Amino acid sequence: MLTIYSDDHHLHHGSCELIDGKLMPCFEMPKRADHILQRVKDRNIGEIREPQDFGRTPIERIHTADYLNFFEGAWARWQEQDGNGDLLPYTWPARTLSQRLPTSLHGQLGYYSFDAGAPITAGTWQAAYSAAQVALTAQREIADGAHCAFALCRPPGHHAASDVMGGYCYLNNAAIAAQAFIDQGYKRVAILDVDYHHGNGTQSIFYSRSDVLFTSIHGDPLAEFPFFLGHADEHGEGAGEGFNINYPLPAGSAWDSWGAALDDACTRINTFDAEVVIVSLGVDTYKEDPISQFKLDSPDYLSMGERIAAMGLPTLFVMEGGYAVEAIGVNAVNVLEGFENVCRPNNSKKDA
Ligand code: SP5
Ligand code: ZN
Repeated sequence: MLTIYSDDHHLHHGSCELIDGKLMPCFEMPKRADHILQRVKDRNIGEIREPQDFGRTPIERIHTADYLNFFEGAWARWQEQDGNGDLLPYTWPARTLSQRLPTSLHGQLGYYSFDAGAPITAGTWQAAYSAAQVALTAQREIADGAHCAFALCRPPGHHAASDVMGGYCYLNNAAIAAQAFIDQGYKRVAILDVDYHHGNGTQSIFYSRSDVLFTSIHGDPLAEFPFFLGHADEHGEGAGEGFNINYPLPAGSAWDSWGAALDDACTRINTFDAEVVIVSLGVDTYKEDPISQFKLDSPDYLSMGERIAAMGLPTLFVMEGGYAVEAIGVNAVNVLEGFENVCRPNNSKKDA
């Protein structure tokens, strides 16, 4: 399987996030992608290639120009002020407040975010821009006929909505890739989000559309981040009614119940008659993950890849979360190897 990767992810390394009431060192760190890349090399699963640059146009199909302009310029504005260290939001337009865009940097940062988990650093824009290009390059590979590809994106994307960052996410790499398929003539694209956290950004982007089916298996938002989206009764709205499927699971869920949800999601994707599936690949479902509560073990990720491959569809894997850094490479690449065990069982991975 081809991997698309850019070293630009190193440009994003936040120092702190606000999590569970405390300011903590960022769980989302460069070492995550470094470990995955090393495992891709160690297992020799295929070529590793740099992204092409498709420019800003495909990103603007998902994110508003105002949001992108704000994000791209935020660090420079911060430096012109008293900017000292990472830029983190602290005030949000909650229910009782107006949704008017303020003029101040911190007001605008609150307007364009939903938590204090996504710090903006000097290189965050460039890292996020390159991650989107990684996803777009892998997308193009599949549109050109490849059966599968791995977009080793960092920072992740699935919590980012059209004009909102948060949850370590700035640009929604999976959504940008899904829209690229649609813009290239695909009629039915499925997204399978297996990250431990609900993909609230992706859901919101496609909620009223029938051309992109969103399915997600995640910690029940009544108890787990992002708290305010991801319930089982969110089915989509308008033309999108029936094209959003959530599988919230309780803390402690292991492969038996998680795999049953996956089976159901895969059946729904096949019924939808998807032409391609995009897997939002988070491996924070791992039993040792420091911020998550599921109990998947490393071999379960092989099973996950096998089950996904059994759908028989062209598949784009887009990296999302996973914070047990020492195991992240094994777990992420296990999904890819499980997939290839099914879709090309007679090919030695050494030939890839
Ligand atoms: C892409 C992605 O995986 N983003 C995740 C963002 C999660 N941010 C908040 C997590 C709250 C964790 N609470 C942990 C309780 C266990 N001590
Ligand atoms: Zn996650």
